[in-house]
Amino acid sequence: MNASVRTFRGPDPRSALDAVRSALGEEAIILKTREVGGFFGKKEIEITATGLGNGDPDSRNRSLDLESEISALRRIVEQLRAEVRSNKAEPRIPAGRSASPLSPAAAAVTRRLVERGGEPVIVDELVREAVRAAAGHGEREILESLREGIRRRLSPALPPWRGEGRRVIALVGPPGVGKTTTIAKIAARALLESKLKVVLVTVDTYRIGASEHIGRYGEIMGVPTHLARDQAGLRAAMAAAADAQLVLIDTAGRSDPAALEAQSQLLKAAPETEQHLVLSAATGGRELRAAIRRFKSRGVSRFILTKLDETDGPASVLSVTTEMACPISCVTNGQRVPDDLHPATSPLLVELALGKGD
Ligand SMILES: Nc1nc2c(ncn2[C@@H]2O[C@H](COP(=O)(O)OP(=O)(O)OP(=O)(O)O)[C@@H](O)[C@H]2O)c(=O)[nH]1
Ligand SMILES: [Mg+2]
Repeated sequence: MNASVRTFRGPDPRSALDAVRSALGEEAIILKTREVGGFFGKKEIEITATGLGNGDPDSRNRSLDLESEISALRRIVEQLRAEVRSNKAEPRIPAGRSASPLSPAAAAVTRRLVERGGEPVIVDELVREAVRAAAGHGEREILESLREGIRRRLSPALPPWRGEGRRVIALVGPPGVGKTTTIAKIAARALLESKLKVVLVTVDTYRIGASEHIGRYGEIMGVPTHLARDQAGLRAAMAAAADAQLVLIDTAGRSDPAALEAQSQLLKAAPETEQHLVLSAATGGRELRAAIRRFKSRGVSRFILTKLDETDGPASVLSVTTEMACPISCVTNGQRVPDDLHPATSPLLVELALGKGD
């Protein structure tokens, strides 16, 4: 989801800040401050700010709390005072955590990413990094440097349907993100484009109709499908798929730790398995990070981003990079099998975060 950017006014910096804090909470990030004409020609302070949300149980946000927020707010107040004193209310971004305010060009880039769904705290970090590495101070140079930073963080990996040699790939992830549909897309692409010998396996004995679901796809594509209920079943399926070039394992979408643990144990019966974590891009940044935290210790080595067609805040994908550094193997942008499946390329990933153009 997009973090909302809002403006607040007050007769003086303190009241404007109080308005920001009571609406957006202590974790608000100030994007811009300026002096504007208020009622009866009286000057007012206008603050543009965005919220980080409240009550996030997640430790990253917790670590930003209290002392850093208080000192950030103190800096904001001092800066506003200085601006009002010098009667020069230039746009500034007194950042949540960092000592130095952002330049107007960097603030513009920050706004752009936040408006595209980037989590403010992550955007702030990325933009500051970009400013430090930029060849100049203009928006164009900052954007160029930011693109490079995003390319480093969101790196593409070989898509599952390409590559030399045998691959065994399990798609794991939260419920309903598109694991089964993506398996069908990958299988079809592997058959049509790479002419691979494909076998489908499902270990999803949780959802009613799950094995029929994948079995139906297998039938349509003329691909063998095996249901594995336990480790012995998975070993048997892997033996039956010994000559396949691509084995795709569908898993149950579970979020509770005990069920995830049981599934991880089951997958150990197929030790050559690469686990690709499927994440819906239509999920907000914090939810993405929470999902990654549930899966990261379970041997995941790639991400797959689905539902790009459903999101209006695709820059939320930047959040995946802070939780776990892992390349992205493919993306999907619709329900059509196999059309709505694409390799993750650097230009595409940068475009997700920054949008088209410049
Ligand atoms: N809009 C859109 N819908 C998608 C995409 N990928 C999958 N879906 C839809 O998402 C819904 C759930 O897809 P599934 O493939 O069943 O998801 P899953 O992860 O296997 O679900 P569980 O097995 O229940 O955890 C279906 O309606 C799919 O058609 C996508 O890229 N875009
Ligand atoms: Mg499924």
